[in-house]
Order: sequence, then structure tokens, then C-alpha cells
Amino acid sequence: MPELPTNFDPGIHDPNWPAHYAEPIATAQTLIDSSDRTQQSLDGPWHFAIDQYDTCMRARWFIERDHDAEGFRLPVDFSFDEWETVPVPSCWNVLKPEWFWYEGSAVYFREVDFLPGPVGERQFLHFEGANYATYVFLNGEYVGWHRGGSTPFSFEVTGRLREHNRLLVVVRDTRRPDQLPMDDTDWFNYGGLHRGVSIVRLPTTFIRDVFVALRPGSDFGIIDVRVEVDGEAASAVVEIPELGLRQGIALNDGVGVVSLTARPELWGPGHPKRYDVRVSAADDTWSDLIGFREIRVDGTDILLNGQPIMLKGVAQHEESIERGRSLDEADIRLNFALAQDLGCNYVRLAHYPHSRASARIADEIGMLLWEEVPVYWAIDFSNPVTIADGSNQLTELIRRDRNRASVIIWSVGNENPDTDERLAFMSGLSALAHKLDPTRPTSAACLSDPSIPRLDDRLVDYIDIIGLNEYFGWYEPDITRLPLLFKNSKLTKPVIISEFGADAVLGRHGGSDEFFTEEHQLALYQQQIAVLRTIDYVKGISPWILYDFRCPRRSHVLLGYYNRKGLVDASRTRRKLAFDAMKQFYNEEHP
Ligand code: GCB
Repeated sequence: MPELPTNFDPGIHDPNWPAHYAEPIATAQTLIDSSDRTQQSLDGPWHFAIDQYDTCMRARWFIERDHDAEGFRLPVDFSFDEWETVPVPSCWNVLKPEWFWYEGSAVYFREVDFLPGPVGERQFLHFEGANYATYVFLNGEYVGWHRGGSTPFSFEVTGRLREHNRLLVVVRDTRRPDQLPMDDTDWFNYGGLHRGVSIVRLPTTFIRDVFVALRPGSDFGIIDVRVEVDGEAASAVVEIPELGLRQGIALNDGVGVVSLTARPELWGPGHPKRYDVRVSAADDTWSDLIGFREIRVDGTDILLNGQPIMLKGVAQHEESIERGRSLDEADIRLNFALAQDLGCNYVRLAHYPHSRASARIADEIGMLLWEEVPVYWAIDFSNPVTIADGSNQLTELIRRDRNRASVIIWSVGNENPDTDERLAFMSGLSALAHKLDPTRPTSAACLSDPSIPRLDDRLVDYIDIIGLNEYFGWYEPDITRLPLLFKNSKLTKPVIISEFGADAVLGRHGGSDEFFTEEHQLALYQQQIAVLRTIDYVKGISPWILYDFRCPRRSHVLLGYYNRKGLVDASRTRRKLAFDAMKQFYNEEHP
């Protein structure tokens, strides 16, 4: 290594500054189940500044060095305490017009008062979701970072909190080809601390994770429980009082499993019954409301609680025009209410993990869900960093939501080119999902070869349910070729039409052959429905998409940087003509 020149200033001359922050990294292994814990919320106003040149991390602002070794005052480029404030959670893009298109780094700062808890208490800084890379600094020290824009992560900060703390967080949403999603997507890249932040306070020995599920194939009679404890404990206890169950679990290296014989009322749309489940170990207790149901595939059928089900669905992004990706509870309930009005029993949450609250509310109202990781289009499938990131995001999602009865499918990606590298990557993710959760099928939204047309994606052999995106009548103009797709594809697994659709500008009317009109979208829906209803292995449909969403790729004057394939407009209040056509179809009798 050549010697550094004597005038080398690491704050401005070091091209390798990111390497100084490579460790520690928060992963699914360090994740805590924070769902029902004592938390000190850190939501609310945080000081905020855009940091386009990453100066905070290059020049180590977080140290807050404002005097030199001789005690002379130094000029500094930041003023954390005087910066304007923004609410957390939020996406910076929607807070000020000049931040709308900004992509890059931004710095968040706040003071945190902390009252020490009982002796032995452990504290974790917990983030529900921040897009994309998040770097955390506490009281002048680097705590660690996380990558992935939609899943939760935590850092243990036991012993590092004082009565008054200075907490600084850098969030960077630069799009890059090696990330998930990659630099090219069909949705808006919202940046920031878009979900909540908290300090989770736990005893010395605590329950890190619990997985509770009805065992598939057990005649609805066995509940499997897996408990993971951090710290010294030889056993745990699980209770489901309403079922009269209380059972000890021996722990081995902190992990224990037990099978309970029970006859729970089965959860499902129309009967979203949930049970209070409690686990205790040492001084810690954990509880959750959990529904018990079985989802499995039999030939070309999808069986919910043993009965074939037709998934009447719709796809949706996580977006509000006012709040970006920071949906509040009312937003989530409104979206599900729209889907229910459409006649849906199922929603595809595309193309990345939506918030934890989504699946909780779906559990409560009896809505079935497809959850997905952002393995979208042509990500860097052979890059070991991308592979690790993909596996980690999937693991964080599954660990967060595998107790949710509403979630019936883990999707490992969307519309990817059928290369060897992609097959290895995505078959690996499907296997990982099965390993972390043997109770749910996997899927992916596959692309057909439109020239034949035929679906012969090799990934089909590695997933349980075939997702199929097809745009006959739109990107493939000749809709009369749609039946050929099904005739030519030899499919022996259940198929969900994970997307079809057409753009229509709300209030734009014209002939059924005139692009971007409501009549054209309506005609396409009618033609699609006429074909799809005849294909016996189509066991689910989720048209693209419930409501219009922002999209920087769509500069057509009629689209105005929105994808307008919604059945409802972006305000989520006004329906287009095709809404009723789909609703009518869904309201017919289906098995
Ligand atoms: C697709 C993608 C989706 C796009 C949609 C479209 O196939 O999966 O993300 O938004 O098409 O509108 O082109």
C-alpha cells in the first residue's frame, strides 16, 4: 500500500470511506420480534437535512468534533440541533416540493431521553423500515447499518444509552444495480425513515422469536410451536388459554419446539378467528393474536382448510399520494375496504414487503395475502452481495410475518429473465422460504414467451404455485392469442394470474379501441375475464392494479409520471368503469 501524502485529509480524500462502515450489519439473525414489547417510541419530529455528497459519513460529522486538540473552535458544516424538523415516520419526497425527486443520503437527528430500567435490562434500537441503506450513530459512535428498504431491523445498544442521548441516522436511497430492488423498477423510489423507530426494552434473557402454526396435513389437529430465546433459560412455556393449553418446552441452545394437540376453530375469510397465544421464558413474556388455518396445494388446486379456493384478488402497491410509502392505519384499512368492495378475498402485496400492520389488519378482517420480496426484473443475480441481501430480506420478512394467518404465499420475485444465474438465485430463495416456513407455498410472478405464446420458465419446477403475469390486449396487443398461452403451456400446478391490465386515465372516455380510455380498460377486462374463467387450473387472479401509483418511467403526457392501470384513481376515491366488471365477475359463484 503506497504511503499516504502528509496532507491527506480522510474527510475529503478517502475514496474508500464506505468500507469504514461495512460492519456491523443488522441482519435477520439479529432481528427481534418487537410486535408486543415494551417500547419507547422515537416517532415524532426529528431534525433533518439532505446530505447529497455523503459528507456526514465521509467527514464523520457524528463525532461532533467542534474543537481541535489545542481547544480552538472549529467551523463545522452541520448544525443538527438547528436543522428543521420532519415527522418520523415519513418519506422526505412528499414533505417539500424540492425534495420530491431527491435520491441519495439524508441525515436524521434527535435527542433521546432515557430512564434506566431494572438491573439487567437490555435495550434495542428498532427500525420497522427505512429505504434503503440505514447507518446508525449513537452518542458519537457508530452502531451499525442495514440494507433493504422494507423490512425491520434492530441493534442492541445495551450499556450505550445515557440519560440524554444524541441519535443520528443516515438513510441513503440511491438506486444501484446490485440492490433489491435494482436501479430500474416501475414504481417511485421513496426515501427515508418511512416506518416507526423505537427503543425496545427487554430482560436479560428474552424471547427473540416465536413461530406458531397449524401443521399442514395434521387433520387440523396439531399446532407446532418453535421458540428462540436469547440468554440463559432451560425451558419456556406456551399457553393458549382459550384452547385450555399450557405446555412446557425444553430449550437446547436457546431453541425449543413442541407440538400441541388441539382443535382450534379454523381461521378464514368470513371467520377470522384468532387466539391469544402466550410464551414465557425466564422473566420474559411474549404474546400475539394468532389464527390457525391450513393452506396447501393439491394438484392444480389451492386448498384452504381442506377446501378448494378461488383467490379473487387484486394487486396493490404501498402508496398514498400524501404520505408516499408511509401508510397509516386508515390508509391500509381503506385499501382493504376497496378490495373487499371489489369482491376480493385475496390481495397481492407487490413488489416488496408492505408494513407489518398490513398483515395484522388482514388477519383481523379475514383477507388472504401474497407477500413478496423485491427480486424485480434483472437484478444482479450472480453477485454474492445481492444474493446475501435477497436471502436476508426474505428471512426478515418471513420472521416478521410467519405468524400471520392471512399470509398464504411467499413470492420470491417478479418478471425475471430465465437465466441460469436467476434460476439458482430464485430456486434458492424458494428453498429458503420452505426451510424457514414449511407451512406455506411459494410462488413467483413469471413471464411467458409471448412469441409462441407459452410459459416455460424453468423456475416453475421450484415453486408451488405459478404466478403468471400476462398483458394480452396491452403490451401484447392481440388478445385473441391469450387462449393459446394456456393451450401451449403444460402446467400441472395451480396458476394465479398475478397481473393483467391496461392504463386508463380516470374520466377519459372514448371508444373501446382507444388507448388510455376507461372504455378500453373495461373492454380489456371483459375479454380477459371471458378467457380466464374457462381455464380450469387458474386458481387465482390479481389484476394490475387496485389504484394508480407514481412512476418516474411514465412520462407520456396522459400518464404524467403515474402508472394508470388502477381500477381506482390515485386518490383512492374514484372508480373506473372496469372496477364494476371485475366486481361482477368476483361476485359470481366460484368454488
Ligand atoms: C409488470 C410489472 C409491474 C408493472 C406493470 C406495468 O409486469 O410487474 O410492476 O407496473 O407490469 O404496468 O407495466
